Amino acid sequence: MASRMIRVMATALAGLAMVAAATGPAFAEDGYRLWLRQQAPVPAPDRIAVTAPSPKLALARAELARALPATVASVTLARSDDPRVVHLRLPTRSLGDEGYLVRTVTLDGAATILVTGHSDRAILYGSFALLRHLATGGAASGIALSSTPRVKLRVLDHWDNLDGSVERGYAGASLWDWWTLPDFRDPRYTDYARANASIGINGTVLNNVNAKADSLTAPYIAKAATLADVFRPWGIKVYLSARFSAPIELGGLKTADPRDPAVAAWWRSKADEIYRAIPDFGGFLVKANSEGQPGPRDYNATHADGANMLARAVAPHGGVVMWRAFVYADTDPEDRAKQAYTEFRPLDGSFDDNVLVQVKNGPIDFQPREPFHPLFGAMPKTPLMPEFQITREYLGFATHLAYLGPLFTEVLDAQTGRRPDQTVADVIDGRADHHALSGMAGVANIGRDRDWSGSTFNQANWYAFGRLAWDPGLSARDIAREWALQTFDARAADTVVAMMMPSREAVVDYTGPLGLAHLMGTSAHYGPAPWVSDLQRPEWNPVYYHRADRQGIGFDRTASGSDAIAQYAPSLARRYADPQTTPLDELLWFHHLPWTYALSTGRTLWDEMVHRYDAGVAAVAVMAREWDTLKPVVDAERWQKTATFLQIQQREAQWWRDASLAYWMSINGLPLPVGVTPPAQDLAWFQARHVPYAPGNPG
Ligand code: BDP
Repeated sequence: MASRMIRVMATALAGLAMVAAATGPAFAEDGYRLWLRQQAPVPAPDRIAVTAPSPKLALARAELARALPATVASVTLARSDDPRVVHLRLPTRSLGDEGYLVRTVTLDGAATILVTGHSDRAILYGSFALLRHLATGGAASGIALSSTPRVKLRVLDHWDNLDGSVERGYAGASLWDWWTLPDFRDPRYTDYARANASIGINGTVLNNVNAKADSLTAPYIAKAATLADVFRPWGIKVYLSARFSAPIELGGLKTADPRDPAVAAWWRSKADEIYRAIPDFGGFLVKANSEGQPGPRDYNATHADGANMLARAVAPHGGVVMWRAFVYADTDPEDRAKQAYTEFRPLDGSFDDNVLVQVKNGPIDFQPREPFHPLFGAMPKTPLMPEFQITREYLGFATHLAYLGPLFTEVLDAQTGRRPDQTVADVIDGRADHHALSGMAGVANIGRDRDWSGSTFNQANWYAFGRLAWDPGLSARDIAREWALQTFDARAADTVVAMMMPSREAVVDYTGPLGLAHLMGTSAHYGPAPWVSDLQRPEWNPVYYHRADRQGIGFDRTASGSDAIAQYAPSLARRYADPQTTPLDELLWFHHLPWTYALSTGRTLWDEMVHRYDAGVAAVAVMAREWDTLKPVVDAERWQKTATFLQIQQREAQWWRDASLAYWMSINGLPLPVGVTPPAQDLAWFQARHVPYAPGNPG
């Protein structure tokens, strides 16, 4: 009987195996492996020598064993204080805690690739750098790599809620399963940490900036502690978003006034409790007095009062506070673009040493294009931590293809004008002003989707953020190439890079060219709605931003308007004061101009706008054609999903273009330039179109 059962099962299994062989396994190549796809034909741990074993070096060794090509005969992992390494007199002095050096050397008479640094974490980073080098076409001989991160805190901000939803998340539910934590350690937590470590990310804020106080209760601290345990060997610290009013909600106090000693004592004891569970807890991220969140301004205290009070609670444990400058108030009639600077600049010099002020890349809110935030360079006594949005709330979610490398580098490379040749990257690495702290934050685009980020190309934005946080001087194109070579077959790389590089500009063109911003649908922030004018708060309405009327369009931020330009260094302010010297890409951000205004392109403003909308749509068609050519060299599942997403993008780029043009024409009464295709529908049709149940929408 038993043997019959076994025979039946064996036959069934053989059948299954045949089906699998014929069709390929269901999840052959679904993007789960991200950019870490290299696999050694035969894993060979014996090719990797570890001189002083430790948990981190065991991980480094496993990574190398898993992916080291056969061309590499020997790798040695050893700390810089290992006598044999000391003997080599390598230039390790300035590597810092996390920098690595990877060299082909001779040890004990034999050639080996030495991966070294002052810490095991550095060696882990060096191991990933070696694999990256080899996977992107680097030679296996004569290796000489060395790098030290320019930025200390390289942090992902998860806007993940305790109910498993993710605010502005487009890749499925939250990765953190709070319900089964702290007991169940989902293997994905390890895979997440590993992916982050491979690009140098060393911190993660687990919960949404729109925080619930519950995250600070004992059960949730225990859950966070489990995640911290999983992440620790990968060099990743856990941080929490703190709700400023938690002393009232959890502590039963009557106030959360930061100057009240009982409030400060509550936070101190809360910090002590967290550090007992998570000894290397990173600290707090705080969104205060912004979009309805509580904060020190509720008590007429300043943001510095609030930040410092929390900073003093975590300081004895080595923690930091990342205090967001993303503030604007409905009660303030001031141009929204000016409010953060107005509020924070006077506070320069009044923050404690363990506070970083976290500043969005632009003065409004993660728009497809914004000039850099005027606070960069204007608060030299304060470490400023730029905040980028990797999840693309305003750039087509996960469905549209938009590589953000060029957006990130455009900001990082921008000259502040405050000091000769000073860029935003120079400000944020903190060296010029001798800050002990520096940081860069990215709002994560990670969820439970098999491919983590909702699409294969979206993984590139996570990757690019990590690489730039490590070295804000890298080029977006080099990063794209690196990513492409690790993510696809090498034969696809040139085309993939060619698709990626103009992709963000295409989104700018079909959603809001020439410096326009904030034209999207209400709440979900998806699709065009430049006509919206009936929302309660003025700065919620797209019409607040574009100010289009019969004569012209754009927001006058010169001295005749809001004078936001005065928040920039004088040399930049002068440049922005004149539409002739303002970069075309930022023109309508700073100026209100007649539709007939003549541009350097030889077109009128209106004609240029139309031209750019069309260019954006056309660029998507080009990407789709390029992707088609890759069908033979990309695995079926990833190819098909991307091809389908490009079709969606094509349709929606057209929607943006048509709806926007229909609206602008209803305002300016101008005809379309000769030969331009009119919108497919009339304005009313577009205005009636709604997108219910869009993902990531908290409302
Ligand atoms: C806005 C998002 C909102 C966030 C806010 C923030 O729409 O969901 O809470 O940014 O950064 O862009 O706090």
